[in-house]
Amino acid sequence: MLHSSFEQNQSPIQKLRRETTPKIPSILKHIQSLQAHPKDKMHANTHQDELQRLFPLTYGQSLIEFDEVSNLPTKPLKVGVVLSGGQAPGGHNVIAGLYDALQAFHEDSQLFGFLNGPAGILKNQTLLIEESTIDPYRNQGGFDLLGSGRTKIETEEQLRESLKTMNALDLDGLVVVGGDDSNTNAAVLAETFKKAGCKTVVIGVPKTIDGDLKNEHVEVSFGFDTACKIYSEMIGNLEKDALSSKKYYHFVKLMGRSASHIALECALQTHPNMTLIGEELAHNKSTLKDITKQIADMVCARSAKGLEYGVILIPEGLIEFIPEIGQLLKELNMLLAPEKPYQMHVTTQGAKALNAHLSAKSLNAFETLPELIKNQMLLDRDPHGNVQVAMIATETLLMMLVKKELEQRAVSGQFSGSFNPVSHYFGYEGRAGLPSLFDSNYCYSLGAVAALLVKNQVTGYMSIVKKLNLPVEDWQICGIPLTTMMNVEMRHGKLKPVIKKALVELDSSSFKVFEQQRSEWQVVDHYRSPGPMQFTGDPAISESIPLSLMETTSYAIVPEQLVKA
Ligand code: FBP
Repeated sequence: MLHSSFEQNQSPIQKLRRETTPKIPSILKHIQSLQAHPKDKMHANTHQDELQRLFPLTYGQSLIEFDEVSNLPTKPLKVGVVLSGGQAPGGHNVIAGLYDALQAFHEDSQLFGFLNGPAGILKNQTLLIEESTIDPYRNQGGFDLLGSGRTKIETEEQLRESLKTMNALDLDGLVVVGGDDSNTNAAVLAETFKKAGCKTVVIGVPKTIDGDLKNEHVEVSFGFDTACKIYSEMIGNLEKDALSSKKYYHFVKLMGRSASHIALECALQTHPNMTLIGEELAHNKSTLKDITKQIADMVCARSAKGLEYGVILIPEGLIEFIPEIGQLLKELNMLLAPEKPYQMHVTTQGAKALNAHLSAKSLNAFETLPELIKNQMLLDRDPHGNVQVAMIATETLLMMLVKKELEQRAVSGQFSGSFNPVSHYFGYEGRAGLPSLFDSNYCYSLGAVAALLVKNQVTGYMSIVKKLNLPVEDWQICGIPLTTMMNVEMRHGKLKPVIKKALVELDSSSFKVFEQQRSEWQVVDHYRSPGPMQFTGDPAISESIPLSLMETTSYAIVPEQLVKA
């Protein structure tokens, strides 16, 4: 049996979580009687005409809310679900919420999981999900029930293959669990299926630990809360270690792609000595030299007080925000786009050929980088055209530059302390952990709302659960057209409609709270250890939502925790 060893090897905590029923918003308690109620037509904030032209059948649709209606007719539904992109804790609960809702609608409904991400759609490889299949995975981390993948369904042929699979399985709906790029793909699939007269509707679910799939409709993507809680526990432990041994500077790179949401949330949770926020550095046009100086200044200031240790958080995408490096990466992205000659496995030798195509400024920036970083920058782009920032050792680069700077200061008598840096990368270990109570509940509801949208046969929508800082019972649900969240951006060197990535806003109250505290944290240790994630006990601790989410909704009361941070 495929899943028996997973069941047999479950730890007591996994078993306990598996047996726990997620909390749901009150409205979902009557899921069988909910009927879609279309409200106002919705439009994107920019590029309306282009989006209307690109999505003639699915642009400008209405907001969908739900009303309770008695004696709704029911029929069995056939639905497919795909997990797309990087893992995010809670994915299995999206499937559980979807499965349970479909069963509640009609016991003969069927749920097919596509294997290994969108590639499973192209190859029509599925797993029929039944009670016994999903049960061991309830409230569990990872995406291992189905697997995930980054294949992008984009070409005419891939769209045709997908259509063939939908028709072969006779699906009423396809639920795409993914980030901004995968949900952009979902919008394209919805338009394609509708144009072809295929009955399959497409619904997206907002997933990514990065927290960058966020807008006026999506308060937070699932997985962000758990990943930040896991990283914050580890950062808190490092702080304690630093405070105990008093001899190491921990340079911690945090996963999260371009946006610094994870770094900001972890900073609010743990109060490290320094946290670099990529968006702020870009705003200030800080160069690599400026950042090196900033860190070296802190090391000197702490050393003058006898503190030869510290913890520094570095967002994974920092490198893209440094003006000279950002420009270099932009130029490299264009040159390394799939249709360009340098795409395959470029090495620094191959880069000699690239040199002729870089601007003088970018070439200069490239030449000043250590070989290690140069090679990492030339790695293949991901299928969505993104540079693989997870593969660039920014933490090592900064450590090397700060060390050099301090050596120079030592020669001129400006620094006489010691500097022992240790590098860390907290990434994959946060993506597949047991989902927090928040993510477990949130994901289960997202799955149920996706099922409702399929049942109501609307297409090109995202499943939305909102008012997340209220008790779960008071959470609200709706469907928002995916095209509403889009704009038109340069990708792979071409203009494409995409869902906009949300970056850290420097006027947000979470950033402001951090800004007020951070200079104090540099020279006086205010370390905070959130400890391991809790699943029972004081709900104020165990069910808390991300600190940076507390201010994102207009009705939020800034909680004591955030004020204290
Ligand atoms: P998604 O955008 O697909 O959710 O992925 C998130 C992420 O974990 C990023 O934080 C990270 O940069 C990237 O995936 C790593 O990709 P890979 O899993 O291909 O190494």
